[in-house]
Amino acid sequence: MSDTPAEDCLFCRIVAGGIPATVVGETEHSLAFRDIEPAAPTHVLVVPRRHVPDLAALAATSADELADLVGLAAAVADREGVPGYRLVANTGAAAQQSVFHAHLHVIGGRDLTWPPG
Ligand code: DGP
Repeated sequence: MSDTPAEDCLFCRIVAGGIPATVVGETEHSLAFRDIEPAAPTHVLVVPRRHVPDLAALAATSADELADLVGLAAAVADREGVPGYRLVANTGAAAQQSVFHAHLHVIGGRDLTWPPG
């Protein structure tokens, strides 16, 4: 899977505060902020503070950080008050991953169809 040096990584720069974002939650290990191109009324990105290229790499290196990430995503969805939500982890360019720093999309607030496109 492709990777980006941490110093060139967009989400590392958001975590470090160098690029502004609308932060909606945080923990010791993870940060949640609104997606700049929302695909639904609730569209939040939840990222590990540590740079890893995708969710599988996070799982392979730290079960604790993976659990923290999912827990923060669930807490954000709860606070948003959506009746249901989808967690999406695009993995690889062929699956439309465009930022190679692990992240979950928390998507909700509208009818979600299945299967996704
Ligand atoms: P993905 O395609 O799964 O790698 O998702 C990357 C998401 O990141 C995409 O939905 C748009 C979002 N995004 C890109 N640039 C920025 C930015 O500068 N700020 C924020 N908040 N989101 C961004």
